[in-house]
Amino acid sequence: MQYWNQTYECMSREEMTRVQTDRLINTVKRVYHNVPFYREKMQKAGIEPSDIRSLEDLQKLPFTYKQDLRDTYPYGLFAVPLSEIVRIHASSGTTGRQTVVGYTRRDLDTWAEVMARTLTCAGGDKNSFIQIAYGYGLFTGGLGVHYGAERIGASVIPISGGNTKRQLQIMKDFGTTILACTPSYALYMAEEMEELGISRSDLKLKAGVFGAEPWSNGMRKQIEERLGIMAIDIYGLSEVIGPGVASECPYQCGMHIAEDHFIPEIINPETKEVLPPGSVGELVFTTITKEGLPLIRYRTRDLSSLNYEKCECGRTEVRMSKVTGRTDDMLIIRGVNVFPSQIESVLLELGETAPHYLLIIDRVGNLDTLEVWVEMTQNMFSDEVKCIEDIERKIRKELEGTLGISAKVKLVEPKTIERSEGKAKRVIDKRNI
Ligand code: DLL
Repeated sequence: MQYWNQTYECMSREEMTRVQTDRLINTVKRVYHNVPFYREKMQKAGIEPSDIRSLEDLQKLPFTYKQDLRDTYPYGLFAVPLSEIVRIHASSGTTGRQTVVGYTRRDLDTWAEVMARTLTCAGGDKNSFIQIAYGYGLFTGGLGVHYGAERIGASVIPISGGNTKRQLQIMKDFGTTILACTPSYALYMAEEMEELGISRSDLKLKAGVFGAEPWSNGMRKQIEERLGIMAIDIYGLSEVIGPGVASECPYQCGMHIAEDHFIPEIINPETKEVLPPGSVGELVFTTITKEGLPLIRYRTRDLSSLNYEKCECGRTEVRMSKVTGRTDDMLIIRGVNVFPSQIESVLLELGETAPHYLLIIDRVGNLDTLEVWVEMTQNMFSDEVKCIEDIERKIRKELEGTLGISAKVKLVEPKTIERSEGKAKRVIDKRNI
């Protein structure tokens, strides 16, 4: 097994606890002295930095929310003078102001380090050709993967997102071995490849590092089969550092968190109580090495669970399960909680259709309606109407069983659902509430 930094990735729990405790204590002191926002919050909660002596004490600290970053826009939570900041990124989000994040030189070094671990998990090394089709710019995907890829000595192909035909030409001509992009874009590339008559054997592609949006294991299977690769799930968020927070290893059984930099907790989003390993809840991160923008108990809104058992790959770092959705992505349809990921799983497990779908939610009278548009495959498209109706019925039944509410299923012609080159948008909520 290849590791980038075996010392930390395979550290015993006792040692890791020691490392985390020291770094946590330092971080709390630093934010208390350097960031008025944290000082005031801690004072209000009656906590002094000296009250934080162990990892258990973390629970005494107040949470930080995305709204706090917005309220202090743009630089209010930075913990160093602006002259120390060497890079700024921002995430747009769907509502409200941008969230601005800043990195010191050491933060960029940490970021390259954790991304080097991620890429090593995917089998990357100095012989790899890594095509980075995440967007470059304020989004952390492009540059985040870029610095990690350079750190491991790979040959970096910084193509950014878009221009799919060119992506494929380059993948073939330059001998790309690792592709980095969103899973929805990887699927789109696979589709274009088939269209252009490029076969898997024309490519040297071995692995992909896909993330930045939720995706099911069904979608993973599709990508792996169609591109002939191992597809690794990678997780991160701009506020915490960007990509590199956690990554699957070749065993694909949860994402190892770079725990020497980020302490995870899982909480019940309503009661805010910390949940034991294995329970699904909201992921919360505390950064313990970041200088520019340290975050204490940052509420990610992402739903996951933690597993502290040792992984077969030899890494001891805690694993987070695939993100099944966000607390704020959750749709409430006729009072029932529905996650788009549940619908994706049903569609892909049935495997009767193409893996492209769109959810349309509306309100007719006082009743919410859910319409699921799914693309037919080219073969189905030439089938008789009766066959198509049979499949619609089958999907509807399966969805009702899983979600507990009825849905209208509409099979649409191939290639009618918009493809994405970045994060996919799969929900249109027309309700005015
Ligand atoms: O998406 C960072 C990133 C870039 C991660 C490239 C992986 C690869 P943001 O734009 O700030 O940062 O969005 C963060 O995206 O809170 C999750 O909701 C979602 N997300 C990121 N990775 C995954 C994943 C980047 N592997 C938000 N599975 C996070 C599910 C993910 N959701």
